[in-house]
Amino acid sequence: MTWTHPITAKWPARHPERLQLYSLPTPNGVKASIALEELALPYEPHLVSFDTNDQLSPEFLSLNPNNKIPAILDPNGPGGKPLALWESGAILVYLAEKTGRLLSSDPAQRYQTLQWLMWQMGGVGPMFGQLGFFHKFAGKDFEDKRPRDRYAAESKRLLTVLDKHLAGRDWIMGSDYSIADIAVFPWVRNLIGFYEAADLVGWGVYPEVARVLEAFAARPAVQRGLAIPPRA
Ligand SMILES: N[C@@H](CCC(=O)N[C@@H](CS)C(=O)NCC(=O)O)C(=O)O
Repeated sequence: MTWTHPITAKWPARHPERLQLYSLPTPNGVKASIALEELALPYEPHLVSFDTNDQLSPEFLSLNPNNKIPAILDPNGPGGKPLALWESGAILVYLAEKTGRLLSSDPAQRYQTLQWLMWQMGGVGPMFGQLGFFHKFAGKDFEDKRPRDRYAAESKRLLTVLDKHLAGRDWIMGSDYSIADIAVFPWVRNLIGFYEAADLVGWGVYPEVARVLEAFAARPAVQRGLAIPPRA
């Protein structure tokens, strides 16, 4: 092994030459695994279990002080040196630039891909996530439904923006599948699947989003990435 990192005390690298992924198949976690599968990069996945609060362990915090998955450690980062990285949006940009795929090299296309990626990171993720809390998890028992309704309204607005944009396009960036799709569609899938919020957001009125979600879910790399790392 040519590198060391405190995280390996809890998650030893069996293939230290490969990119190390620390994750769980949640809507943020699968962005990294789907991208890695799509790019066919050799990598070693490690399960960060929330059941045992692994994300709060000193070993995990040594790599990501923000205690959230996904995180990666690339032994062969820029300049051939190891690179530790967290925040799924940054990880997607890094993987795309490392391979020269999933992010256009045309400057205008590139900025617009990043625009949709930021839209997911700053809008879709936080809003859908809060809606999940108030609709499906602990917040569902709160008597005051105003927080839930606020996040439902914002989620509907975001879905409407996406639906209009996708009309006449195969993917968010048109004919090119990109990291913007990998960021957005796991969250849409989760909203109407695991969060069971289809009725709440009026799922039937977003036919373009439904069409592209179906195409996304049919991709073999997506199907593989959704189950990585396997939950023990
Ligand atoms: N902005 C972060 C959010 C990551 C995030 O919220 N991850 C969740 C799972 S989807 C997590 O690790 N939660 C663990 C915790 O909060 O303790 C990213 O996109 O990477």
